[in-house]
Amino acid sequence: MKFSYASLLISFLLIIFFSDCRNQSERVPEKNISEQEPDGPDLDWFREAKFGMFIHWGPYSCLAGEYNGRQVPVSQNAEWIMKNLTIPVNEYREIARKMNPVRFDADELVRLAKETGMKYIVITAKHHDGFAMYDSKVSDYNIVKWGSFGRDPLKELSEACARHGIKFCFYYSHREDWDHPGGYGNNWDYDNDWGSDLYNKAAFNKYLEEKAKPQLRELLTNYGPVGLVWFDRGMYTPEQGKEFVRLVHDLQPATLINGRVGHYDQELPGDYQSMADNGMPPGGLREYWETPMTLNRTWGFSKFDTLWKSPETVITRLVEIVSRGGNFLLNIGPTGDGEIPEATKRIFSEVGPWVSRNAESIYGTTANPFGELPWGYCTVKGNRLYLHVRDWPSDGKIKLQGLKNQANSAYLLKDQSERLSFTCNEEQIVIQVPSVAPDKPLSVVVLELNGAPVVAPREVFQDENGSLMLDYLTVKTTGKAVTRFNRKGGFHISKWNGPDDIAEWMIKINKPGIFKVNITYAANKEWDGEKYEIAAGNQVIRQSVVHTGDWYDYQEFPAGYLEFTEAGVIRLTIRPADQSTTNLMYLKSIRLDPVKETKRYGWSSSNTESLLSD
Ligand code: JFZ
Repeated sequence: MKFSYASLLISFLLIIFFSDCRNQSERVPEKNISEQEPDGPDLDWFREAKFGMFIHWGPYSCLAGEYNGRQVPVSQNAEWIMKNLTIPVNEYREIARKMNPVRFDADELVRLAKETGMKYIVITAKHHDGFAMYDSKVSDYNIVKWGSFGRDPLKELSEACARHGIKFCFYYSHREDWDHPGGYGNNWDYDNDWGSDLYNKAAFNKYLEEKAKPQLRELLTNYGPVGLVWFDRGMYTPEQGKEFVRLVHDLQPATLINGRVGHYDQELPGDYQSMADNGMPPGGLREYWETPMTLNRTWGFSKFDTLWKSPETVITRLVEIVSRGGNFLLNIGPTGDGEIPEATKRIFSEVGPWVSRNAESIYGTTANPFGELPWGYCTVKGNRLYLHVRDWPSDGKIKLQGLKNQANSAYLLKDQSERLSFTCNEEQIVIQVPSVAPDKPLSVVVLELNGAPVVAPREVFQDENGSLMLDYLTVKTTGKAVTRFNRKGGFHISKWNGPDDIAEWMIKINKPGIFKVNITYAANKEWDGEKYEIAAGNQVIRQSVVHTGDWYDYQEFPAGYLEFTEAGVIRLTIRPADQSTTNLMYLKSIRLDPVKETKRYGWSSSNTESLLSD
C-alpha cells in the first residue's frame, strides 16, 4: 500500500479535525444555569413570584349567577350554576353555544396583571361544567368550535403572557365534569351513584382516558411553556393522582403541579400545597404553599355579587401570606363577553401602585422568622428585614424581640434618604419612626443587619398548670424535618428519617419538677416500630413508633418522664433514633405535664413504667 504525502497530510488533518470536533464538543460552553431547562419541577420562579392572577371564565360567566329567573345565592360560587340549579346538560350546552366573548382582550388582561404586580396567570382551561375554553381536538365542546366565537382565548393569552414576561398557567378540573357521563358530579342528568366510594369506576376511567388525560396532553403540547397546572378537587386513588403527575412531567418536566392533583387522603403528590380557598395558614410552614382568593365572594362572574374586597384588604392579605411563606393567587371573573368588571379594575388600580413601590419587600423574600408580630408582618431578604407596619405606633416606637444579630441601619422603604434611630438591648430593638405613617394600608420599615437574621428560638412557657405544649407553631426544625400542612393531616411536623432531622423547642421552666411526657402523632403501618428519641439536657427518652392506622390518624401516647430540678431555658429535641427510609411519624405535639412526686426509687426518664403516680 503506497502512502503519498498527500494522503498522510489528509489523514493528519482529519485527525486534527475530529479531535478538534471532539474537543469542540467538549468545549461547547455550558448553558448558564438560567438557560438550562430544569430537569424537574421549577419551584424557583414560583417562590420568587409571590403573586398571581386567577381567571375563572366560561359559559357560567354568561349566566352571571342567574338562569330562567333562578339565582345562585351570592354566598355560593356562580361558576357552579349548572350544578346548583341542576341545569340539564342539553340546556347548558346551548348556553355555551351562545358564548361569543368579543370583548376578550388577552393583552389587556396581561397588562392588568402586570400593573398589579402579578407574575403568573392561571386561567380555567376546563372547569367542572366540562366546557373547554381553548381549541380542543378531543371534544368539539369548546369555545372555538361550539359557538360562533372561532378564536382560541388560551392561545391568545399564552402568547400575550410570553410577550409580557408573565408565566402562563392553567386550571383543569380533572375529576369533576358535569358534561361527560363518566365525569364526577352530575347526578341530575346521568344515573351515576356518586357516593364517595361508589363512583362508577368504569365510566369514570372512560372519562379520564377519553377526555381528561387527552385534553391535558393537548394543553401541555400546544400552548408553549406552562408554569403550573392547577388541578382541582382531587382524585379518587393515590395512583390516579400520580398518573396525572406523570402525564404533566412527561410533557413538561419543569411545570409545577398544585396540591389538589391527588386525593385529600394521600400525601401531597404535587409540588406545593394549595390551601383552602381564601384560607390562611399560620406561619412557620417550611413546605411551599399558595392561597387562592376571590375578589368578591365568587370565582365566576355574578351580577349580584358586589361584596368586593377593598384594596387595603387585598394588599394586607398579600403581605400576610408572603410573610408566612406562601403565594397569593387572586381571582378575577371576566363577564360572559370577556370584559374585566369595572370594580376589579378599580381595586387593582390601587393595589398595583402599593405593590410597585414596596416590591423589594415582597418578591424573592422569605417568611417572617419571629412568629406573630403585634404591629404587622415581616419578610426577609438577605440581611434586610422588611417590617410591614399595619398599626402605626402612636408613640413612634416599633419594637422587635428575638433578634440576635446586630442592626446596622433602619429607614423607610418609601423614603430611604432619612435614617431612623434605634436602640437595642438584650430583649429587643426599638426603632423610632415618624409620627405619621408614610404609606397605607401598610408602611414598610427596613432594618439592615450585619448578616442574615439570627433569631432566638421562641421559648415555650409553662401554662397556669405548669404544663408545656410543644407543636409546629413554636418548633425549630433542622435537616429534613419540616413543618407542613395538608388537608387530611392538618399542621404537623414530618418528612424526617434520620438523627440529623430534628425538631426542637426552647422550653422555659419556671416551676421545676418531674413531667410526664405525652406525644401525639400519626403513623401508618410502614412506620411501625421506628425508634425516636426525645432529649432534654442529659435526659433521653427512647421510644418506638406505634402505628395509628394511617398517616393522618392522630393518637396520644405516653412517652416517659423528664425531670427539671432548676428553673431555666432548656432545649428539648425529638428526632429519629436511626437512619431510615420511612418518615417516622406525623408529629402533632408533645405535651409535658407536671406530676405529683410520690415514690422516687428506680425512676428513670427512659423507663416509661415509672413508679411515680400521676
Ligand atoms: C374549587 C372549585 O369548586 C371552585 O369552583 C373554584 O374553582 C375553586 C378555586 O376551587 O372549590 C374549592 C375547592 C377546594 C376547597 C374549596 C373550594 N378547599 O380545599 O377548601
